[in-house]
Amino acid sequence: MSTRDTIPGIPRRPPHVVIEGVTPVVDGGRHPAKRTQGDTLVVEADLFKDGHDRIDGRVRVRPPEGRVRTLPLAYHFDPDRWEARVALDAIGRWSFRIEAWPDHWRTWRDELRKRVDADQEEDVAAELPEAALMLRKAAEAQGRSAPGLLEAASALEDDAVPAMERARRVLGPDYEDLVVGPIDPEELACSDDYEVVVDRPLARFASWYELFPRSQAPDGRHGSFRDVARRLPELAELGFDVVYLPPIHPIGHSHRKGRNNDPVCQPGDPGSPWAIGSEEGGHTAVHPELGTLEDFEHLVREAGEHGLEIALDYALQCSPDHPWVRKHPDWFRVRRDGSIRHAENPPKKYQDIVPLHFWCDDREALWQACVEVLFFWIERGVRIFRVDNPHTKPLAFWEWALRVVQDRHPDVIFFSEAFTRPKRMKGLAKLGFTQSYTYFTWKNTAWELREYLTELTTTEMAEYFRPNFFANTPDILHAYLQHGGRPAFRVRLLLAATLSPSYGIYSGFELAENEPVRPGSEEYLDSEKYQIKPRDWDAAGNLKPEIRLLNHLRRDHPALQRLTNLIFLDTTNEQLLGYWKSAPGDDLVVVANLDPFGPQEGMVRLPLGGLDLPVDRPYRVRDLMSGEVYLWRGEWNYVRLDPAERAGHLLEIVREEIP
Ligand code: Z3D
Repeated sequence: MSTRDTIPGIPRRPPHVVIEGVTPVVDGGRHPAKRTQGDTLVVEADLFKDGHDRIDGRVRVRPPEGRVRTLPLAYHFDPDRWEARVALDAIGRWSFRIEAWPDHWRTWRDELRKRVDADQEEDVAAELPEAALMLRKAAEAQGRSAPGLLEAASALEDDAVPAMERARRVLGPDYEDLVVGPIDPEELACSDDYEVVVDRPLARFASWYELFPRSQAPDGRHGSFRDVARRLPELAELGFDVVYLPPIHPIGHSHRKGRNNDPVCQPGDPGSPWAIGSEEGGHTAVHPELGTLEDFEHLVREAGEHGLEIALDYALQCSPDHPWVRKHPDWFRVRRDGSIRHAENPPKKYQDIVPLHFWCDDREALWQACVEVLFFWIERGVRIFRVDNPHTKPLAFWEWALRVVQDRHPDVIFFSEAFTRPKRMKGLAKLGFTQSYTYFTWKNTAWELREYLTELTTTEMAEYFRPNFFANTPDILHAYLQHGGRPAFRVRLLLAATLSPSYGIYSGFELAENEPVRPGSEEYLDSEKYQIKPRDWDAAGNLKPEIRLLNHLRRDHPALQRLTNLIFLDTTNEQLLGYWKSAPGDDLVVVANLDPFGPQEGMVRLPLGGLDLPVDRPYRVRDLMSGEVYLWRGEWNYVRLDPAERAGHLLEIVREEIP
């Protein structure tokens, strides 16, 4: 090969800094990470290059509104891992980008310092004009006149002053930050832009309570919004933040379900609230027996006065009597015989509803109508939607609809009820759901809980999937509760309320209702889904004292308001689950007895270093639920938990010295 031939592929650009391993990034940037307002976003990246040059970098942050902010990147322990901390002071969609460049100025000064220290006067004299040139280039790159830079350049070249003296001056602190940013714009390396969705704090930390409005009348008649309003003081006092209502719309008649999911109903049966729509209206109407739209708006306001928020169900399906079925038959898949196949979520059959055909020819009008339903309720003060079976509707619909709503109303929270396979569940969270139901109800042993929580808190999932640990739902009465009775309810409550910053119970939980419709089923006997179910909320043995205490402890303890601050503790008994939740100035240790049938004892190991506890002296721990104080010593301590007394310890370290 002759030297005249150009060998292709030789890069033209000057050496670039490599930017790698940027966090937080979800799926290479395809989806946003999630944070809440008030959080500090820690942006990190690996920055390195060949040679000995120093590197500098910054992060450019675009808030949802207002000017782009520039923050310097710095490294701490690892010289190749850089970070910046961004105060997330607004809700909405943020983005950030990493920029890095070779820091020629500081590199040059470092070398100069070595030469000065070694007294290499000749070299020093030869180097000064190089620096002057660099400063002039930098001034040029900045576009405008940069008098500081130009003056400094002239001073460097001033032969009247001895070279060593000039060098010492340029090594002084005034010159350290003379050049900011890349000298040559060509040397600027940029990452992609990555998004972060910042939600309001309630998206992260809230205690939820689910109730059926129609069951709230004290005397067994059909309850109304007014009856719900009467329960608000109690729910507020119990420390709940969100009251979630199953659908409040008119219930259809065709194929209405009877008690205990009977495909045939009896006269007087109220039907399932998820069978939305009748001649009285569809998704923007209110079931007449609950009251009027004004009554509902009144309820929303009254809830607000009690510090509670109302969450509505968003179930995109129709009873065959829904007005859409008549007006828009083309929004459904009509069979050749004119009928529409009922909806299902295998193996569950929903004979009383028909699914929408999201890919019908008129899909633009259909999707539009679906989103208008959300705007309708948003206008009436609703900001939280629990979304029914989202995995049975197109992912593309959710990506579009959630974006459309949140672009206008970034304070809206969407809670995904996707009980489906893990990847689909995660996929919905990535596409925009603010929080998600989980497999928590089915994780009852210590290893299941450790494995699941480790996934939720330590993998990429923590960036985009916010669990909401419901301890029961109208669809899920787990065998653990059926067989374990009140002690099982207690421990599940303790776990839900302390493992996840968002948790909830469906009413009846406080009464430890646990009769299944038949053995082996997770459905309740005489389920409220198909009938009105009045209760005495103060019945003997109710769990309200524990619920109240836990909800208030959650409010008082920042350690219980975060998800990823969880560390499991070793125990010598697999029935004892131990974990440590930490926040600045707030360390809590939970030891729960997972055996609802009898006492369990064993040792639990505390990380003395992490908890800042003495190795050689005893210390005290206080149970925040019982008030009892225990004297402990060293790493391993003895615990005995009797379900007749309590589900577990929720311990705070007593920081005062023992007298
Ligand atoms: C669940 C809903 C209820 C009943 C069914 C009934 C259906 C329609 C389901 C469908 C989605 C979600 C709800 N998982 O309760 O099912 O259980 O028997 O056919 O009325 O409503 O919306 O939690």
